[in-house]
Amino acid sequence: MTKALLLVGFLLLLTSFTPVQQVPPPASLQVSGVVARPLTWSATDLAQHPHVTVRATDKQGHEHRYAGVPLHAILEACGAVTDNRLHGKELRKALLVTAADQYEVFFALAELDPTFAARTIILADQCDGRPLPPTAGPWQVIVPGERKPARWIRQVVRLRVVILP
Ligand SMILES: Nc1nc2c(c(=O)[nH]1)N[C@H]1C(S)=C(S)[C@@H](COP(=O)(O)O)O[C@H]1N2
Ligand SMILES: [Mo]
Repeated sequence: MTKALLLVGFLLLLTSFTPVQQVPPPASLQVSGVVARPLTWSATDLAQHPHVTVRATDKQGHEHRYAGVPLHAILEACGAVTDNRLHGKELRKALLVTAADQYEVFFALAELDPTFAARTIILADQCDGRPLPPTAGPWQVIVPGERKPARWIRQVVRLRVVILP
């Protein structure tokens, strides 16, 4: 009896050490909020969307080439702005970006619109021709020319268009 109990205990101990296979859920990007067409994009959807390359300097002061989809193109795809003409009351709209760790950053839509902004802010999936490292990817917002990288939000999972009251 004690032997049997010992065996059961031993087996339980053994299973507690069995490594659990970490299978990450397939990455997807939710685009929602005040939009005409909410979207859920897979990594493939995003990879197939036309990419642009921007040069930007990271926290360590190194310049890299980041490739990705302009946030403006995603806003167009979901219909964030009526007739795609950002003006008047639409200037109260903003994009709230959420990461896997719940870190969030905010952009006024005017910062993302090429008729206003001189720089192109992208949702990058590549750095110097390679996929982003898992700590940053699959998607990271890259803001060229910004003095601090605090809005270079890593592991983006959600984009929400909001209207300020
Ligand atoms: N998901 C996520 N992205 C983030 C942050 C964070 O806490 N979570 N911190 C930001 C801040 S404050 C900075 S300064 C940079 C730091 O970038 P690095 O540590 O990758 O160089 O990432 C930004 N992106
Ligand atoms: Mo920071």
